[in-house]
Amino acid sequence: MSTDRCFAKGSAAPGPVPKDHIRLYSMRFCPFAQRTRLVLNAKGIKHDTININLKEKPEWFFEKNPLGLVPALETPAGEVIYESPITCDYLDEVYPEKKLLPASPYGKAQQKMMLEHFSKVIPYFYKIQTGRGKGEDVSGLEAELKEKFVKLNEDLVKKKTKFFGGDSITMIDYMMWPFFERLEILELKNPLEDTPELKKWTERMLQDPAVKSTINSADTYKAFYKTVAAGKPDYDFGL
Ligand SMILES: N[C@@H](CCC(=O)N[C@@H](CS)C(=O)NCC(=O)O)C(=O)O
Repeated sequence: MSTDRCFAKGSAAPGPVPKDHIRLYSMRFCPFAQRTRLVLNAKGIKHDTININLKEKPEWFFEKNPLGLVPALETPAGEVIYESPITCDYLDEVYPEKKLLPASPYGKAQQKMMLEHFSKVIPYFYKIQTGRGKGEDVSGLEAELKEKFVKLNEDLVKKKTKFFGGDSITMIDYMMWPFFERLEILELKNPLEDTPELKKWTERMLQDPAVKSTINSADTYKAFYKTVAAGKPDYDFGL
């Protein structure tokens, strides 16, 4: 079974995961869950999706992930995997088609180090968005975020590769992409003007079939986040 409309508090738990599927617990606008969706789609993994109302979570969801966060995966055997990088690594290990992580231990370590660096960039996306929403001066945060972009641009220049892990898309690109997809909603002035290689990376990412299959427009994100800011998140927005 698969449904787009979210499951909220009081809803009955979904039935067991079908034998040849894996299940994703998600939220349609969550950038972390999008990481897992990108990997599921890139690898062509059969799955169903259960969207969760994150403000009014179903009681049974905490039995799946005690942290109460999406994404989470569930296998037909009832094994549950959560935290986006862990879900993505799991999928890459279990489903051998189109490997997204390098085979060598050093290659894998490099990807994890890049992810650690990128994890320090993510809070800026949230702080700028919420600060701006409250009418605060976010120019300092904007300047810091642009500095982070300069660093990412330098990484690409140094590597001389089209993507962060080489000349084809690998896991790290999918881990980073969801935040760039939402860049427009921060309303920065020409955020990538000083970082041409990073800009080219975003253009290349937009050509990727998995990215195309999970993309939302800036208008959709803006409309969704408006409902979040108003304290009434519409997880079913646009359905
Ligand atoms: N570290 C987690 C973060 C996931 C996360 O923050 N998900 C948000 C939605 S975008 C969530 O489930 N929020 C519910 C809550 O905070 O209660 C991961 O990488 O999976």
